[in-house]
Amino acid sequence: MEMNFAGRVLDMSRCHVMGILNVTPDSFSDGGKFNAPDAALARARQMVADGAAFIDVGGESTRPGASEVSVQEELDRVCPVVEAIARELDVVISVDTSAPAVMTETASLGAGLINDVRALQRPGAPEAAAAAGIPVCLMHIQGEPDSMQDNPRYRNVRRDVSSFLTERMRVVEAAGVKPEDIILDPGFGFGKRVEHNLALLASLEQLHILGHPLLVGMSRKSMLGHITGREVNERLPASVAAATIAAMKGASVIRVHDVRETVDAVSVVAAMKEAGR
Ligand code: 7PM
Repeated sequence: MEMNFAGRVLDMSRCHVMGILNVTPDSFSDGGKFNAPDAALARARQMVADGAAFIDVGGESTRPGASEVSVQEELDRVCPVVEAIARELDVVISVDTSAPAVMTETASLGAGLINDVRALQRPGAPEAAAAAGIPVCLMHIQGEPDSMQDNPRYRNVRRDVSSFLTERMRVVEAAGVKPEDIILDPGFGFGKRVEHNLALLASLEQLHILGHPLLVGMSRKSMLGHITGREVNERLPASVAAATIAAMKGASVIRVHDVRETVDAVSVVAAMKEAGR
């Protein structure tokens, strides 16, 4: 079960860690210290040293209520960072974007994965991804980032997420994205209440039935705050526990802020799975 990310081949039957690299001015409480490409590159270097197989570069804040950013602004934030990482580091560059122009431009600069929280629903996105010729992650979302947490409702969250992803696969494959280039993601926190997130985590194996590698992101998310009563900066142990569960349930990629700690947890799961084979 191998996937080719712009020349870097990974065995997706194993679990890999994706480090989050935000390049938005509001990403850091210090007022955007890591926006400069140099600082972003330094952070990326550390995450690769800590064992990240992917770096997820994001220039548009998906925070609920966040203001939308122009495509030009997003290109200005993301492109220098993608270029610098591609030049220096041995890692798959994932770009967290919904904008077709950003997909096209970053793929030409060496990005290896398109990570679109809107599952390529913007006009032109499926075609841009197909032309870029790199894998895509299709994530489930109910609504739009600014309003998705207002009143999330499902008839059956597992079935609804699964049908949404099946429909998105149909659309992007029709546009020319190859089936072997598709990763799926249940979209923890994207238009979901705690009980929806937990139902999806409990039944993560069910999404595997669709036959694609899975990516999950639960790092520091509010579901973990609800469970533990902890503020966002105190959610590392809960985040590592969530990552461990996802790894045990067969996730191929775990998207996190804290790479070193998560790599250790994933290594323990991998060692156990190896011994059990
Ligand atoms: C505000 C709301 C800030 C949500 C940040 C977030 C995922 C992702 C994000 C995920 C994939 C966060 C999220 N989450 N991409 N991008 N899967 N594929 O907490 O779960 O990091 S942004």
